[in-house]
Amino acid sequence: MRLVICGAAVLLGAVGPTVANPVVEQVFSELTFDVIGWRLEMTPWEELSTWFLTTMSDTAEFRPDVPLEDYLVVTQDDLLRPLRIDPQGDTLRIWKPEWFPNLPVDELIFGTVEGAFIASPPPGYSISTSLTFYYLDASPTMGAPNDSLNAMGDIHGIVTDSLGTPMEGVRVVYGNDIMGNPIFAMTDETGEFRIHNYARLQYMSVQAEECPIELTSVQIWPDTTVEMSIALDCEMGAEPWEGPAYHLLATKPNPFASGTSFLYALPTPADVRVAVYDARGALVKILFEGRQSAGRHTVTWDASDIPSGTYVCRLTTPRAVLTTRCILAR
Ligand SMILES: [Ca+2]
Repeated sequence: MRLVICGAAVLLGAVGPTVANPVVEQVFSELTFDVIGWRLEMTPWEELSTWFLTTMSDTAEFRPDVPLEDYLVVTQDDLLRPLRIDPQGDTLRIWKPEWFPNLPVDELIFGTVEGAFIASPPPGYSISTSLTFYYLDASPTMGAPNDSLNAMGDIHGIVTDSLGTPMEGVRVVYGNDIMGNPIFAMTDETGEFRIHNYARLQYMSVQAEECPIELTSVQIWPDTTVEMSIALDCEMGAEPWEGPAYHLLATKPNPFASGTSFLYALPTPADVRVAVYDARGALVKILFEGRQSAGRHTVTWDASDIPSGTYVCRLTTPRAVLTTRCILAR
């Protein structure tokens, strides 16, 4: 499975705000959904009779007879009242009121909710917890310790300057080791980099000499390569194009409010078509159709009369079809 996304910048203060919420202890261990409902693995250190769970819609106390186990799997049957957890996204909290009345013991924000730590898990997947971050696991371990099996994925990215020229030697910092030293990937001579990591919400700090640092993030998916492009807000210089023999396509800005530009490069002169489609695949507009020279090109899209949503730009040449997704939000 391959996903193609665009490199939308998410401005955050650090490379890895993972479990940045002010929780007291880590109790949630794993969350999954199936046709029956939700199942929540927890690691409580005492019996739960005085504790309760909240979501964005419900509050429910535990039954007094829930056993105390190391990897306790809680379901609706263990609660005194219905607790809906929205599989698309929710804020799940657990409270021990006699301990900290105004502070949850643990918190998990996922899916479509603003500030989510992780994407919502598709059917058959779980959200799993490590000591310091959440990740998606395609082979859940409900009732047993979490593992990394089917929980790792890849990012294949390309870093360009604002004109779409690939940049070599760019540091893509995606974490820190236990000594605090940055862990990073470097772009090669084609501007490309690869990261293999847990299927987490991956924050990256993209650092090139004489360019502003770009902070961005992307959700990694298990056993999947996510493709992304990152355009830095600087120009490498106006040397004539001697580019590599491949195409690329980037969107800037993205997301955008009224109009955006698609940047691409052609290795050879070619008959080119650049068109925008909506999320269902219907043609919205042909932006360019005709012969173009080798090198960098830009087409702009005036979307001021188009409704908000996700759109796909497709670049078609005799040798390649490239797509990039972009978000119109106003
Ligand atoms: Ca588990």
